[in-house]
Amino acid sequence: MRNRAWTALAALVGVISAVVVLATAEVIAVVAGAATSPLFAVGSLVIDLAPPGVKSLVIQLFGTGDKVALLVILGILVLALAVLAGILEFRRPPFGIVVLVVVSGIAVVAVTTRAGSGGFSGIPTVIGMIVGVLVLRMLAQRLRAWRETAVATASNPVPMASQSALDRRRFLTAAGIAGVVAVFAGGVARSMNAVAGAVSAARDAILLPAAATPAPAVPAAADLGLDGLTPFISPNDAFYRIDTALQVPQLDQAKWSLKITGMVEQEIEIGWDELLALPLEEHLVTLACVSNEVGGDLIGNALWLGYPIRELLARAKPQAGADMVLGVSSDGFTAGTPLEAMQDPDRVAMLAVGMNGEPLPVEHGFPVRVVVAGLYGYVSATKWVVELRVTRFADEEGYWTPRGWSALGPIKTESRIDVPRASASVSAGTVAIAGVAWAQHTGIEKVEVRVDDGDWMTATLAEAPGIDTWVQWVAEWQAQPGQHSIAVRATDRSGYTQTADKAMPAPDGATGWHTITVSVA
Ligand SMILES: Nc1nc2c(c(=O)[nH]1)N[C@H]1C(S)=C(S)[C@@H](COP(=O)(O)O)O[C@H]1N2
Ligand SMILES: [Mo]
Repeated sequence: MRNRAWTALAALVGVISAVVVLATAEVIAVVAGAATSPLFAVGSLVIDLAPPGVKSLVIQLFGTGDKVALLVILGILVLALAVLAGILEFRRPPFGIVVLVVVSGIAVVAVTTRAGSGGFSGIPTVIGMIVGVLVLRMLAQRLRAWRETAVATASNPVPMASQSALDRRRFLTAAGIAGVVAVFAGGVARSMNAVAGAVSAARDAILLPAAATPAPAVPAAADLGLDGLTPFISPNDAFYRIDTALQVPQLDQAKWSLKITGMVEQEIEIGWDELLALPLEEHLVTLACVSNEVGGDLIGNALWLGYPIRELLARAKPQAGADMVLGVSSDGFTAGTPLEAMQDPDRVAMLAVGMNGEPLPVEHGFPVRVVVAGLYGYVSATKWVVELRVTRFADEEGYWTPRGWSALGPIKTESRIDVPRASASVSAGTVAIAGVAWAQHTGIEKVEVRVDDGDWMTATLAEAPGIDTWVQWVAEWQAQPGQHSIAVRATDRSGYTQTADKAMPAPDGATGWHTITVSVA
């Protein structure tokens, strides 16, 4: 056999050993608890440690597919390391084992540093590593033995040929059994762990109480019903999703509780049943992500059902000097919100349990999340929330603050053109230009559009049921043949008109006028 073939077999040995590590950990996690599986823990660690620039780049490149992209990149990296471990163990033992131990060690750190994980959560990965090392060593030894007798056969066929065939069989049998058992047992265990972690069935069985204070009905005139225009209410399955969670936290609502801690006279704790027994309110609030680029779609509008946080804070009685409420998620994510915003009787700041008439979807924070009108999600909208810590901006920071984002995140007044689509071709004549505009907690006063270097034309605003949602708008344009650029700008009820100055999303939200080009024929 050629040198390259031996190397390929050595690489295969490395891959089999890596699969054995993961499969063993997965099998033990069936008993130890699905949360101890290292599969997603490593990815989560990478997300948390990634420099801010890299993260924004991944979100920019892959959008909501960022998680899948990360898993694929990570998978390729792990595969490359496994190949390296196999080749090293074959050619330069024990360096392959060293690589395997180092990589598994990183996985152990990843599992044990996950929020809410105990000190023993690394055990499945450690056992996986031990079994993986034994398999790697054994397979590399057998492969070397086979190569020795195979090489000897070339110069001395008579005594060596049968020994070589035996060595070959010994290697192939061991590699085959290890590979098949690992893939099969690991696969079964993974699906058991996935099911054990799932709460969707429990969620489906929940019947939320009606709101004591319902939101006013959405006026039919809030939706202009134009083709291609974003609907006023974003359906749950189309609602944008942004979070750092590779594996969506699966919280059992029966075991869920929220603690209000920190600088308060009285720490309090509230469970699911208690929360649902309170007089719940409904509010229409448009949530927006600070990472949204001008013209982007990281924004959505929903009807939220929940309980005002200010009422719970009033029970806990914040102490003088406190100025921040740090929302803490079960997955370790945190968001720092001004205490004032959560106590303000005129601002919606709620612990939400329902979204558009159903329990929160698991990926949008089931069972309970925070929704605050007028603040970007990263400083307010903690999903899977388990603690509200009353503290000071001087003492604590939310997840994104040390990663290059501003500590305060009021939503900037913005507008977007949905119709026509950017770069679309339209026929000459009367063309509807339409989109959405938002200035949550302030309200939109006016939207204007401009074609090429013409005058700003005032658009017609659809009805808006309040100041916390986006509003649709439409303008009529007599389109002449040729290439045209269309820009939009909104003015909010504080009198502020969107600046033309272009700013990137970091550190506190993008600015600039959404501008598209269309060709008219
Ligand atoms: N636990 C947790 N909550 C989170 C986040 C997160 O990463 N983890 N991301 C925040 C950000 S940046 C935004 S924009 C909103 C998005 O909420 P959505 O995914 O329901 O649209 O959730 C916020 N809450
Ligand atoms: Mo966000």
